[in-house]
Parts: sequence; C-alpha cells; structure tokens
Amino acid sequence: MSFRFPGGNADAPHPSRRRFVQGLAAGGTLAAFGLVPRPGWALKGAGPADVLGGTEFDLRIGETLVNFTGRTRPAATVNGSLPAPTLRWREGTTVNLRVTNALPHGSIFGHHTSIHWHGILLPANMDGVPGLSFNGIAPGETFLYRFDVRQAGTYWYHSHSGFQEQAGLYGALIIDPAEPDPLRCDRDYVVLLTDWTDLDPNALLRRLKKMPGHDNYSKRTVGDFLRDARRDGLAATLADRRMWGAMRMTPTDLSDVNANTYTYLMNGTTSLGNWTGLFRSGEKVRLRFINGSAMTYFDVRIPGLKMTVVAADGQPVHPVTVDEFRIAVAETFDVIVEPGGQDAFTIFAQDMGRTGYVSGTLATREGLRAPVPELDPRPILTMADMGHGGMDHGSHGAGATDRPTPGMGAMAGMDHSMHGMDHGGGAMPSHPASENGNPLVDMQTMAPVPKLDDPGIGLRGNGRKVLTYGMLRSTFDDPDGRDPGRTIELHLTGHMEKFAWSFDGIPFADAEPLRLNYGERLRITLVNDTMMTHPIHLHGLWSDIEDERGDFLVRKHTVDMPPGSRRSYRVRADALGRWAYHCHLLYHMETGMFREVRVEE
Ligand SMILES: [Cu+2]
Repeated sequence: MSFRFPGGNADAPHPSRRRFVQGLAAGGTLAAFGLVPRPGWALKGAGPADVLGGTEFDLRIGETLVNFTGRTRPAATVNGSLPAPTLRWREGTTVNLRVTNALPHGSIFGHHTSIHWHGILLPANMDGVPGLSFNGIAPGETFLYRFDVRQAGTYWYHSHSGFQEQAGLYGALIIDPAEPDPLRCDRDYVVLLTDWTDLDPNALLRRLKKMPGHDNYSKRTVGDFLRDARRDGLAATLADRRMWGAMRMTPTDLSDVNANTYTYLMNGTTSLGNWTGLFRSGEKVRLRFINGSAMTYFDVRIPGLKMTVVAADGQPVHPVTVDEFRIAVAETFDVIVEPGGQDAFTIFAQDMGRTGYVSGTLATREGLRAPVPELDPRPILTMADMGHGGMDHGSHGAGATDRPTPGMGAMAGMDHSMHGMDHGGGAMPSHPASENGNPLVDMQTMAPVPKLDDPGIGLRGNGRKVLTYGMLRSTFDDPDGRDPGRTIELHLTGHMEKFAWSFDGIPFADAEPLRLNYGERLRITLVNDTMMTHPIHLHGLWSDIEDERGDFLVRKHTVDMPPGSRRSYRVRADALGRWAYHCHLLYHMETGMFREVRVEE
C-alpha cells in the first residue's frame, strides 16, 4: 500500500510499563541528606507550596533533589520547593522581590537564572527575560525586582532561562484586589498543573530534534484501518491515509511530548500523592487553575460538579458554567464550585492527547478519594482541524465530531497546497512571502477560521458542556475603546520533522523586532499554519481578543491557537521597551517561535 506512518520509534517504552512507572512516587522535594525514599513513600513535603505574602520577598533559586517516578533527580527550585512558593500580593502596593542565584557550580540547569512574572504589567526592565529585560542573574548574585502592582487575579511566575521552567521553577501568583473581592469564597485553592520529566531537558530537546515522533508511537492500527474502510469505504480511507502520509505525520500527533515522557503533577504532587482540597458541604470553593507546564495542554473536569468560570488569565469574566475546560500552557482559569451530596470529588486533568492524567481530590477530610475516570478515547485529527477541510467549518460545537468527514476525500490538492501553491478557490488566504520555498515550513493552512465556538480536538460532542473562547466575556468593555489603527498579521509556522518553529518561517535568530509605536492601538492577527496548538504570549501588554465580527470579547495574556485557526486581538502599546512575544510551549520557543516586540516613542 502506498500510505505510510512515519516517525516509527522502536525504542519507545511500552505503555503498560509506563503507566506503572507514572506516579510511582507521591513526589515532592527530598530532605537535604540525599535520602532516597522507598517507592510509594508519601513525602511530608508533598502538597501545596508555602504561601508568602506581603511586599518583601526573598527567593533563592537552587537545585533540589526530587522523586516523582521512583528515581531521584535534581530539580530547579525556589527556596528548596517545587512548585515555588505561592506569592500573595495586593493590588496598589509596591513589591520588592530579591531573587538570588544559588544554583550550584556546573548545574545542568545552567549558570544564570531569572524570574518572569507572567501576565503582570510592569516596567520592561523588571520583566525578567534575559537578553531583553536584563542580563539575567549571575551565580551568587541577587537581583532586586521592584514594581507597583496594578492589577488583581490569578497569575504565575517562572524562570525564563534555558529549561529551568521545565525542571520545576514555577509558582503561583495571587493578587488580591484593592477593593474587597466580589468573588470571595469560603475556600480558595491554587491548582497548578505541570509536566515533570526525569530527563535532562537538554537531552529531551536533542531527542525532539532527532526523533520528533518519539512520544507518538501509538500509530493507528490495521484494525482501525479496516473499521474506517467499512464505514467510509476503501477509497476514502486510502485517500485519508495517503494524505496523512504526505504530511509526514500521523493523525494522533497532538503534542510533541506526552505522558510517555512526562509525569503530570498537581500542586507538585503526582496522582498517587493525591493533592486534596478540603471543603464542608454547602461551601463555595474557588479553584485557581494554572497551567505551568512546559508542553502540556490539559482538559479538566470534576465529575459530579459544575464549574462556574469567573476569571480567565486573571481578569474577570461574566460567569459561565461548564462541565469541562481545556487549559492551554500558561493560561489560568478561576472557577467556583459548590461541592455537596458526597464526601469526595476527583479533579481530573487529562492531557490533550489522552496519554495520561493527573488527579487530585476535593474532600470533606484527608484521605478520601472518589472514582477516577478513564482517559477519553484518543482523538483523531481531521483535515478540518488543520483548516483544510472546508466542509464542516459550520458545524463546530456540541454536534460536531472528531471523525473525518466525506469532505476529507477532496484532498487531491493536498501535496500542492502544502507547498504553498494556491490552486483555484477564491478564498485562499495570503501567506507571507517568507514562507514560500522555505525549508523550515512544511505546511500552510488554506481555510483558517477563528474557531471561537469550537471546544477543540477531542472535546466535541462528548456529552459535556465544554468551555470555548466564545463563551468568555470580560466583565468590562474594551478598555481602550479606539479602533485599531493597523493590523499586523503573523503566521505560526514550523517543520515537524526538523522540529523547527517560527513566525512567518523566520526563526528568532534571523528575525527583526516587531516595532510598535508608543500609545498606538493595533490589531494582531495570528494564523496557525501548523498542525500543533500554540499558546501565544505577549509580555507587558494585554491581548484583547476580538470575536468574529471584530468586537472586543475577552482580555487575556496568552492566546491559544488551535491548528488551522485564525484569531485576532487588539493591543495597546502603552509600555515602552523591549518585550518577549512567543509560543509558550517551551521547546517551540527555544527552537525559534519567538519575536522581540519593541515599543518605541
Ligand atoms: Cu508552539
């Protein structure tokens, strides 16, 4: 047969073994004696991080031994803790944060360090991005971050140096509003979701470069083929398979790294450790979900409970009640739940590719558990997901499915369109000239749409009400009010097999800064020309997402871009200086999906 499933990897671990290893240890930071725990030993330190409040903070970045899988490994930590301490600020105060680099000489996490305050408005020299904001923090040095707190809500902080964020250097940031919080609840918990690997992150990147398909060995089987052929007919099935082969990828490649490599953590604890938030029946509980992962999107639900989403990326939204939400890397969502009628509820966060999960519990006392759901079926990417389908764009939402539609058969032009040659069809989008013939660009989307009402791959028609961007509405009007004076269009580009990522086919190393004029209101339109999701984060300035009509929808700091999507947001260039603008998938950022944004007078 002429189709193929590329990217085979004979050395991938067997899933059942992996499932056993995953979360073997409850996890946590070890005492400084180099003590090695017995497998399954629930460490005292596991669970919520320390909470530090006030305006004066001393944060010491170092290396600490941890054990999440049964093996002891070094992590990058703050004050010896993974996650880093939760910081609690108050709007209207000035914070002083003294950050000391205490990484040991020769640390695998590098010499320099930094902390970036994600989603926080501040002067550019306080933003913590080495090379743009400052030079980074040298070994033994202490850097004083000092700035006024001008906002409230749920945020997070993390290293912006090398792979320290992957290795544990992240923590929650909660800012209490200057006025009494209208969302005040009986209980208030951070739920910080992250992905841990025992691998040296440098080695993980080397593997991604050499074998980008390593973690996606679960190719579709002959059985799948026969089932599809029975249902869709042999010709359509063959065409579908050929098309995927031509794209040098498999329809299950939803993320570059998954639970075959990662152990997922909730507040620094594996599922075995079972992070638990206590409640009494009838109480209102606020859960501040933060995705502090390097690479992992999570789909979150609490079986038996409705979740009322009240804030996105720290900013209040009109309450919307859902059963489930997808949280992109670097996003935050605040939800309110009112548990009752039973003693325990499972907080279930499965990864987007359904290769693993992390769970915790809301319970009336420690030690209780509720049933943990099975992983959902593995979702199959369709051509419509990549903005190539055309047929079913109108059918997003509850009724749509993830299965290929008959429209998929019309992929004869696929090979050509992937190489940027526009064949007919008046609605072809324009692509930047820098994508043409570019060896770092392996495909282009031909019919990108905003997909604001689409729950996303693997979440359509699952019988649950799933949050979409279209449901998020800021509680305030467009804070600027001016129409954008101009539009900058940028395409998210990449080459899967080379593991090369960029904007407009130009990696950071070769790119000119994007120049914004101080005070201007402009529109950024992103088009995702790749088959991966990318959470795009602009430092220092808000991203005010527009709906399909161009009206203000919701204020965010991180904009999720599903494959084949086109989304626009407004930016007010009201902060001078040099800012980072990048995909928040760590290995995409590191390999080039990054731009400097310069706001100039
Ligand atoms: Cu990316």
